[in-house]
Amino acid sequence: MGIDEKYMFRCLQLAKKGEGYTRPNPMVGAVIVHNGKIIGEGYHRKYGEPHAEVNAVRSVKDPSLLPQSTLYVSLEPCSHYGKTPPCSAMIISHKIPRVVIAVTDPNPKVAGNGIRMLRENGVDVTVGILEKEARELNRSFFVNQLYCRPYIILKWAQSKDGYLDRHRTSHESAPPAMLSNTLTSILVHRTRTQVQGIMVGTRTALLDNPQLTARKWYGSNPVRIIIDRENKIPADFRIFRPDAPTLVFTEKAPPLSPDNKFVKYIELDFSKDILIPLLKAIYKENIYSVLVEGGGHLLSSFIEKQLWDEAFIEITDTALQDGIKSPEIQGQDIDIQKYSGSVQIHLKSKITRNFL
Ligand code: AOF
Ligand code: ZN
Repeated sequence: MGIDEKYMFRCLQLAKKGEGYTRPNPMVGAVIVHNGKIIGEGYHRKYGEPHAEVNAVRSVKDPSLLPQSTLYVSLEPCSHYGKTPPCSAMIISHKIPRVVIAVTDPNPKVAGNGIRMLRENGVDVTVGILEKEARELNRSFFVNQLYCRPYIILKWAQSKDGYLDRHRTSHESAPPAMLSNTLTSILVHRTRTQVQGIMVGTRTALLDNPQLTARKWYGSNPVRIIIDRENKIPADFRIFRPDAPTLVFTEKAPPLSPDNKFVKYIELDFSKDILIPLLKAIYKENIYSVLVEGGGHLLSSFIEKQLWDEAFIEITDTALQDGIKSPEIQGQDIDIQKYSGSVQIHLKSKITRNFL
């Protein structure tokens, strides 16, 4: 590992400290080096708060060293006024002579403008140090900015003989087959806190009467997203409880009582394929990541259209012999873990699909 890589690695470590707090902004870390010694560090701590570079500069005890220092940052310094002023201008005003960047910012408001601004003002800029790693860290942010769609994570549990569930006609006739164990269901709840939306199809909502909250982990509940073309889901079902907001996609929105603050209906044209209009509408609601938890039909339609970015598949040691077949999926392995009898496969899509 070269010197630049060593300091950039530190930037990525710092960036990760913001995990869970910066969304929909990226996680970014910055380090300031003078004569081979780190004199300042910072990261983007929270959405709306100062950027990594600002925190790094503020942490330097002797600012007179800045005109002889190098600033390392894991994302191109911004050039626009968002919730905070442009970092590139701040770097120029402190007369920092060299900036090392991992990756350019995909945000169209920045996209190379930060680098150009620095260079035009005489700053020596190096780009592309640990670029792959920096992209990977913010893969959800890159998908959002480049494709204007939510980052899509698929999740299901299947029996070892390849079934999602038994054949059932209603929740009353039989509860869903319990495939996940205590530990893996806690992990699912943790994943729920890491996304902004959680989605299921009509059949799953009707048959399982799920809550779709992250009650087994610490963090906020995602927005529940339900597809209910004919408004079949009864008003007393758990997804309508006020413990999280619920977004229902329907053909014709029913009248809502004026004091209802938690449920929102959005109409879609179901005579055509709804997947892309659905994702566009979700993105318009400022939901930048979605966990799709079933059922088989909905999961398969995301897989068929290659509209997914990651998948968590739990293969349990239960056998069901018959039932609803689990979806077929192919991707790149990220990793495989074993949790008390279950095998968890974490896949990444080989294709990142755009649908603009
Ligand atoms: C940086 N350093 O640490 C981060 C950057 O609304 P704002 O002002 O917070 O701007 C958000 C945008 O700024 C975000 O979409 C991305 O393009 C960039 N994030 N830039 O120079 C940082 N977090
Ligand atoms: Zn910035």
